[in-house]
Amino acid sequence: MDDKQRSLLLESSSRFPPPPGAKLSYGTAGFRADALILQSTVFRVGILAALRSLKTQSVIGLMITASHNKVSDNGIKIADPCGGMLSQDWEPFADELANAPDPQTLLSLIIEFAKKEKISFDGAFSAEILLGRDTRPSGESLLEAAKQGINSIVGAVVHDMGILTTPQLHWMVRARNKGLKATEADYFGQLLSSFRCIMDLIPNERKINEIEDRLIVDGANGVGGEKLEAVKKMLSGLVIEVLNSGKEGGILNEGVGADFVQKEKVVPHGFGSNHEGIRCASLDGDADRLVYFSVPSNSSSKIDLVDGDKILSLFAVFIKEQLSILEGDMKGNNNYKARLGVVQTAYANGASTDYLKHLGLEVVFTPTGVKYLHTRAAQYDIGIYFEANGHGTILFSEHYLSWLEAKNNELSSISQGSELQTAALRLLAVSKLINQAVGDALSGLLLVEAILQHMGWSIHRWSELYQDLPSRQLKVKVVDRTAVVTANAETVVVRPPSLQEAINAEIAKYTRGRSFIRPSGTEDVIRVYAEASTQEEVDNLANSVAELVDQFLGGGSFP
Ligand code: 16G
Ligand code: MG
Repeated sequence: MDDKQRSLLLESSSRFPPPPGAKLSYGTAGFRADALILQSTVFRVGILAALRSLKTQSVIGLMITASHNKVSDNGIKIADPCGGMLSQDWEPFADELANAPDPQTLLSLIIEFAKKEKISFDGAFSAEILLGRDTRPSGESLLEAAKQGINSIVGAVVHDMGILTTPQLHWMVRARNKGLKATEADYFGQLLSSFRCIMDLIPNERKINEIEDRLIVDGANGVGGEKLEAVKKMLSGLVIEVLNSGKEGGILNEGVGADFVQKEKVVPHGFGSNHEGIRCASLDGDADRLVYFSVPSNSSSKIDLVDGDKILSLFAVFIKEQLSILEGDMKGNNNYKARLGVVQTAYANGASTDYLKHLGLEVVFTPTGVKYLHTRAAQYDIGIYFEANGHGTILFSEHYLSWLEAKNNELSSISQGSELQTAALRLLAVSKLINQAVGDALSGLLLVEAILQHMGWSIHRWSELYQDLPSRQLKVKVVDRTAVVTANAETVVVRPPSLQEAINAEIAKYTRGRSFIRPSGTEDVIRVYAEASTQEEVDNLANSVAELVDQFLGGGSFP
């Protein structure tokens, strides 16, 4: 690193002193905190993104968002060249950078890390970063801090892509690194044309009018609502009404959004008895999560929730149907059986796992967090992953897509328009509609809608695929949440000793009882999950496990 680069880093970082006393961690999904203390972190992540770009010689993304957190929070995360999450082996360096106390320490850390990673500052490659932000008011000034961080690396180029959903930015990074067009218009164009393709391939006899042609979407008063309004204008074959689009003056994530709806199981603000029985969906604050629900006809405020597990199940049924057509009667020489896999976390409702296994699918589990699920799903020809909270997508391997393209070409010459070719075309359209970089509420919503029409299913028919086991989530504040260490995809506590035995003893008291605890990656709490055959039982199980957490880890309170 030459003197010019050194003094540029020292000079710019002196303008962004870290917040006194705050200890920041890259966490499950980037840095998140009160927006007021994030200037220096965002500036430093700007530097990190430029370094990552130099290292990978690729375009890198930087997204400013705090997803479903309250509006006064904000956050920042990096999208790697493939459009996925920052490689986990860079996370410790991200933490060190964010917490460096002064410019000189920061510079030393960068020099040392660049040496270790063999990052060259010789100017042969210029770092290139795509920047996006959600609708949070703090986004604009944090964007400026990010730009200054990026510009602290000589020659770095920044493209401000404006206000975007998180998945749009990830999609753009992936597209750019594949040499494809990557504007918002290209994103919308791809979604709309592949949606149309699946709709046009619906067999005539399936076009039964069991389903309501109207969908009502809760936009969480965030960026997703705004983008969906744009999609709506270009869409045919589906009537979408957006509530909580952010234009009516509602507050981001307050009593609205997928996180609220999924955790509380109540209607979001703006929904009520006039929406009874209608298909409704809810996006989270940065539109990377999607859940569906319907408002029951009795006066209860509880909803019939159709969560990420059921979206996964719907996708699995559809994909499996296409694979059975394609692989059931292989014509021609070029035959291949796809490896289809499903990835869930311990939060998946036990009834969903039973259902998927009953379909004959391979189901595997990873710890919570997209980076784990995504990596695992990428090991299949077609990997479907979803968290119960509504984050998920379907990944197609490059190898399988090339095979599918070739098969489609072959079939179009020997049996154009056949069931076989139609199945191949549907799978190709799904691979374009569903975001290959990360879970995406907008593209997921369009795929759900196309599949429901394909099946001729109402939301009620879909919801009846299986009956969720009653479940309960609690959180417990403890002195030090890092004292809890888990294994086996977070289903077993290995530290503190004996806690797992005590939890097992509680579980054993209930029919179909299941419970696990884990330290949250986004909040300073221990999370408790429980499942049992009745709501009363599950509430008791969750409470007893929460009490055990308190006993073992001390200083507890139940926020
Ligand atoms: C983040 C994760 C999500 C996970 C959640 C768990 C990403 C993009 N998002 O929102 O996958 O379910 O954290 O939160 O990875 P928790 O650790 O606080 O329970
Ligand atoms: Mg989100």
